[in-house]
Amino acid sequence: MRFLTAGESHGPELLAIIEGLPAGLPLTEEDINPWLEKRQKGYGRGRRMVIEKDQVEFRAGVRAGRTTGAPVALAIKNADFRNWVEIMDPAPGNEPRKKALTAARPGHADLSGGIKYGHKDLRDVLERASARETAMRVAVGAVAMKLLSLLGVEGVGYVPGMAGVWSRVPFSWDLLPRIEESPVRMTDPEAEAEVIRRIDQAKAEGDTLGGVLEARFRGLVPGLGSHVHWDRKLDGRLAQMAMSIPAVKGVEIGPGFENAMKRGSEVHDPIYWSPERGFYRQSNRAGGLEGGMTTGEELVIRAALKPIATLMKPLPTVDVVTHEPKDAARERSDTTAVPAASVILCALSAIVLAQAYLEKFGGDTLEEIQERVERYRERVRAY
Ligand code: EPS
Repeated sequence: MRFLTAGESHGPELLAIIEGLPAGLPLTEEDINPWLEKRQKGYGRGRRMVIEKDQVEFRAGVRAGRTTGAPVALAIKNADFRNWVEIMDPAPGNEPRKKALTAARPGHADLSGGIKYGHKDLRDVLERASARETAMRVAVGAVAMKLLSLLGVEGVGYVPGMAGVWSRVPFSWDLLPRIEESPVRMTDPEAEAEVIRRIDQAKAEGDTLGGVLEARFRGLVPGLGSHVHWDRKLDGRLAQMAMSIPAVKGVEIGPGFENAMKRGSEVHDPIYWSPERGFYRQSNRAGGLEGGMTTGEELVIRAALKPIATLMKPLPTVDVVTHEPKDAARERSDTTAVPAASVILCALSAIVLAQAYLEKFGGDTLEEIQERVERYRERVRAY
């Protein structure tokens, strides 16, 4: 399964083509729209999220509520486009355009993208570098989640810590309703209250905030991915996907960084066997991956999201046209997007996991894949 996306933040719409999905996967807008809604939420977002109400439209590959095996084409309209028609017009002329951006924002793609592609209106960079693009990737992730759910896999994204505040309530699957209700997708109400206070404060001071995201999956079969070649290792593939989320600057599997400071005897998960359970562990400090393959335990991936680069109280920069010192451009933006990014991490990790399932069990129909997964589960139990 592979996919491509296209679309600018303030263009008419976001687009994707997904190729390699099996036929017979039940799929409706209702499988995707709740994910888009979750991605739009989160305390600390800006006014853009009031304008948008993201909804997917099927353009190809789905008929009568099922995939046909043909490429699936998706679209999400940008409601804000009506305010940007002239600025985004693909026809030549009318330059310099309104809202041309020349004061590159430190921490954004503006300057490197401008130098690389030769743009002096940095809007040609930011329109595609914008995290708006993740709306469509979450839609693709929702399709992957649908496939995974029919193979017995469940996933969630939440926020273990942000704005300098760590949750003191450890994750548990029973807390899913609490996470969905929380405006910052945290398990701990006290931490949540403090985070909200800090978001209000940062906003008032024209500043932004980052945090840590975590995605978890349960119900995975062991042996997804492979140890035999670098580009088949599942941890490497998950890390690449996580790093592709705008503003992600660090990734770990399980407590990867914490483990690095401990002794091996404190880190590795002893192996047990019983006739009822087969092989199992009593701990999961490996985060569900060993040797680039799933162990069958819960998969835990974490990512660090830096604070958003658009500051209302801007940092110093230089104008790319005049070369004069200037304050960095102030675009309407979010104070923080950490809660949304945890949804994105889950959806994008689901894409990698769905790809791994299709590689191992791939068939032309969902039914074939389900049969193969079931047979493999039997073989694993008997191993
Ligand atoms: C973004 C800036 C803001 C965010 C946007 C990402 O958009 P605007 O410039 O239109 O106010 O709201 O995020 C989304 C639109 C989204 O759907 O997540 C940026 O510069 O990356």
